[in-house]
Amino acid sequence: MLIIHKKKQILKRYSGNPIITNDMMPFSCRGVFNSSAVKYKDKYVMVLRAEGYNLADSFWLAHSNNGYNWKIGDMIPLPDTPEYREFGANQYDPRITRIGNIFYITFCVHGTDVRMGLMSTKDFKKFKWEGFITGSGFRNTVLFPEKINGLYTAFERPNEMGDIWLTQSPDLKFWGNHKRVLRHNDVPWAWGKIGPCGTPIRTKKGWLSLFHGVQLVCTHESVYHAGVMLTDLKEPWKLIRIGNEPILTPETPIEIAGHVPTVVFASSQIVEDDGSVKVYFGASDRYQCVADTTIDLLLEAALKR
Ligand code: BMA
Repeated sequence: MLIIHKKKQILKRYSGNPIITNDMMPFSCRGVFNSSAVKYKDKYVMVLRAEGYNLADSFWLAHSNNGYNWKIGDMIPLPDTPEYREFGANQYDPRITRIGNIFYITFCVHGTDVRMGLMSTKDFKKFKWEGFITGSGFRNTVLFPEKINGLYTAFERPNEMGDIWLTQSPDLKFWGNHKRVLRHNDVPWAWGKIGPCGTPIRTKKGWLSLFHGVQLVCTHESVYHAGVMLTDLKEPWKLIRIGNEPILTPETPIEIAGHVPTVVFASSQIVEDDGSVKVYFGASDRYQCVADTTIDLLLEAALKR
């Protein structure tokens, strides 16, 4: 059946985009993108993915009073254990989730293959390496902000297959209860890979999550869009619905042309007390951007469009 949606803007790009660029970094840097922001003590902190001209990625802090204007801080030391050094040649796509008073940062560690690492911090000064939380062949793991049925819970994406799964753990070390949440071929606007974006948001209607979906086009390009899905509050592996059009699609010049063209990669959201939401996203693997929306608009996109 042909579905035609009424015109409606779900996300509004910030007029000052990009909010962070490579020029602002104190090292030889070609891009800052796919970074993750949270509120900390009424201010905003971002863990940046910054890519050198040698294509090595490092994580840096950035600080802001309003979520739009940012100052670059220190580099975050990388884990320095024999196991990390043995596996990891690169690291990227950090995602922060606050559980109680601890901020957990999941990120991809790339060696001959890719797997997920976990760091934690209480103050964005000292960082603790918690270890690898997947074997090889996983990426995009993002933790829920609370335990569900007494267990830490995360969405993840097997690297090759491209579906979103849920997994649970009593201690952030041993993971099980794997359940498939969303198949990539059930996303009408993306027939390539899909993967979870920022921390799922608890709402009255269910867990609201952003995810990316890749549309493969005949010129061999991958077009990265962001969409929205809702899963059950008590059994979060049960899908309620996905929005059947993306909420963000590469459209502006910096999203269309950059280091990797036609990519918008949503990687975190900040929910404010008034229900407004800042969605942080990378543009074309080069720039860090932000867009504004609300919980109500995201729910409308998940349930009605
Ligand atoms: C994905 C990730 C993202 C990146 C995207 C487009 O696999 O590596 O960090 O934005 O590819 O290059």
